[in-house]
Amino acid sequence: MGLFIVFEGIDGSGKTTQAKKLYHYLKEKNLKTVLTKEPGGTEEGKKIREILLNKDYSIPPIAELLLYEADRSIHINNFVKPKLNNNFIVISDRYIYSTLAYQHFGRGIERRIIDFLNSITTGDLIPDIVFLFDIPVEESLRRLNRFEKDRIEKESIDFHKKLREGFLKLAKENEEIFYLIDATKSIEDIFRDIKNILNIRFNI
Ligand code: Z5A
Repeated sequence: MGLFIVFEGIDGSGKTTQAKKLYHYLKEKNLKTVLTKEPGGTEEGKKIREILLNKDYSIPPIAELLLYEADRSIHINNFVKPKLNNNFIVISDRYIYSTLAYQHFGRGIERRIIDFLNSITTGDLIPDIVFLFDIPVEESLRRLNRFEKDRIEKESIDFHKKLREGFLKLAKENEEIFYLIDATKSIEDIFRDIKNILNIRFNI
C-alpha cells in the first residue's frame, strides 16, 4: 500500500502551493508520486468542477453536495485507490474534510448525511496524514483579492470564519492524522515543517 497525504484549509491558505512543492520534492527523490485534487482530479471530475465553480450558476446546497460527492466517488475509485494499491504516494489537494467544512459547518447540511455520503463514496478510505493550513480569514482573503473570485470565494467573511472553525473542530476529532500548519509563515518555513513531519512519521 502507498501513502495518502491530504492538504486541507480555507481558500487562499496556501495549501496548493505546498502540495505542488511536495510533489516535485518527492519526484526528485525518485519516489512514485502523484498530485491530484478534489474537485476535478479526473477527466470526468473536471466537467463536474466546471459546473461547481461557475459563478453564473445557481446551485442549491444539496445539489452542490451531491456533485462534490459524485466527483469524489469517481476520483477515489478510479484514480486514488488504484494508485495506492500500486504503492504510489498520492497527494490530494482537498478530501472529505472539505465537504464537512464547507457543506456542513458552512452551509448547514446535516452532518450525518455528509458522513454517510463520504463513507459510501470512499469505502471509508482514511488518509495517512492531513495537513490543515490554518490562517486568519482576513489574511487568506487578502491573498486571493489579487485574483478574480469564483462563486464560493465571493461568500462573506462570516462564512469563511465558520469554515476555519469547522476545520479546527475536525482536526481535534482526528488528532491522530491531522497536523496543524501555521499558514501565516513563509512558503519556505512551511515547506520545511512539512518535510520534517513526513520524515519523522514516514521516513521519507
Ligand atoms: N469544496 C467544497 O465546497 N466541498 C468539497 O467537498 C470540496 C471542495 C472538495 C475548490 O476550489 C473549491 O471547492 C473550494 C472549496 C470547495 N472553495 N473555493 N473557492 P479550488 O480548488 O479552485 O481552490 P482552493 O482549493 O480553495 O484553493 P485556492 O483558492 O487555490 O487556495 P489555496 O490552495 O489555499 O492557496 P494557494 O493557491 O497555494 O495560494 C493562494 C495565494 O497565496 C497565491 O498567490 C500564493 O502565491 C500565495 N501564498 C501561498 N502561500 C503563501 C505564504 N506562505 N505566504 C504568502 N503568500 C502565500
